[in-house]
Amino acid sequence: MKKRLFLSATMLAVAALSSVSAIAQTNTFKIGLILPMTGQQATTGRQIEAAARLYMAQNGDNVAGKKIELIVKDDTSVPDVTRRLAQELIVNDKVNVLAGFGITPSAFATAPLATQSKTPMVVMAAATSSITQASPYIVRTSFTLAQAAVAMGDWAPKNGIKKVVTLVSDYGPGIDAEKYFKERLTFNGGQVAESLRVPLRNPDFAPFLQKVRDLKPDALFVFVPSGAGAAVMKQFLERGMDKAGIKLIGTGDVTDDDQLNDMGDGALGVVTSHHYSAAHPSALNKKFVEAFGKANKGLRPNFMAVGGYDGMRVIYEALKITKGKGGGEALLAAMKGQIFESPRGPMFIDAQTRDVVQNIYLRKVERKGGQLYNVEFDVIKDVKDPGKEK
Ligand code: VNL
Repeated sequence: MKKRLFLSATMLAVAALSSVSAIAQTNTFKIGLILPMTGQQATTGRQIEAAARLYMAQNGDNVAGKKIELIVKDDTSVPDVTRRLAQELIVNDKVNVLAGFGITPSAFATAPLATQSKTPMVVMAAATSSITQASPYIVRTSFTLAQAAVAMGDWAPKNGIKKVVTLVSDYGPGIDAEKYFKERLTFNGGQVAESLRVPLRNPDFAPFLQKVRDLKPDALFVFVPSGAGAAVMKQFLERGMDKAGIKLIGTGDVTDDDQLNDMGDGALGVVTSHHYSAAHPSALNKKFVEAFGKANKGLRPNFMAVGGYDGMRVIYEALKITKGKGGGEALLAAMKGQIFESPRGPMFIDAQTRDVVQNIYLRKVERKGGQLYNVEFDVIKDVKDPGKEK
């Protein structure tokens, strides 16, 4: 008798507890943010986390009756770790949305889990065109290398650059950058003399740069992921490539705002194409850059930060549109077609491809107020990912 009473009391307590957690669960909206916080891509994680926290500080953590909970996990940019963390976030934490993804292999490793669990997956960094085709639950707020590279393939030959050597990191985004730049340059009457690929992990640029010097092109076109640009710039200058008359061009990853200011005067005049510059002259961007710096000891936001900030916007708005009700499918539907002003300029999420459509700017490194910036001087409006047309 006594034992039964005890048992049922325990059961009641357990039932009460689980209903409490059920309530807590339904009143919380969990975002699992997986980023490289350590290792070679750590600056990408730091920038995106800071931007996500800034967005939350500015917009509150109460949306459509839900308390937003941000769970940040460090995948050290190892795809197997990304997949394991995503699995844990889905199964144990029951996250409503997955987000982040610093490099392409991490996004690909997670895509099947998003599909199986019907969890929207907001890609805030990784930029290979085909990522959005890996799962119908993927929405992207970063950019694609095809978007950026095509603009450079148009600009260069019109500005006296005919013979080019390309140098890219040997994985998805690098191969896209190489392909789309070459295609457009050739179409415009230019020529790629040689295509060089360097390993993603611990690259040594020296032997490649020596080769470029010997080939004497008008310009070297570079794609390396965020965080690696300063090393390329340093070795390019140390080898006197600029003095040998070889220009450095590329997508804006190489003159990354996270590192640009420490690259020195040798970076002056470098022209790149990209979707975001911290110097973008809009009122919204000025506010963003100032607030970001204030919250992060003067850190300048780079293109990764803006991908994270806008990704949070897309998630918040989807939650508002669905009024806090509905699961992954409803959230995903509410993410498609969102159109808004970002610190980068106008952007929207193409409802068909779930990819970002945005302006691509041509920019030149200049000194402004004592600091190095990518100063925009031309724009190609509303660029869809060219990688989807094939
Ligand atoms: C990727 C593309 C990563 C561009 C990057 O930095 C970048 C990627 C970490 O898709 O892996 O600048």
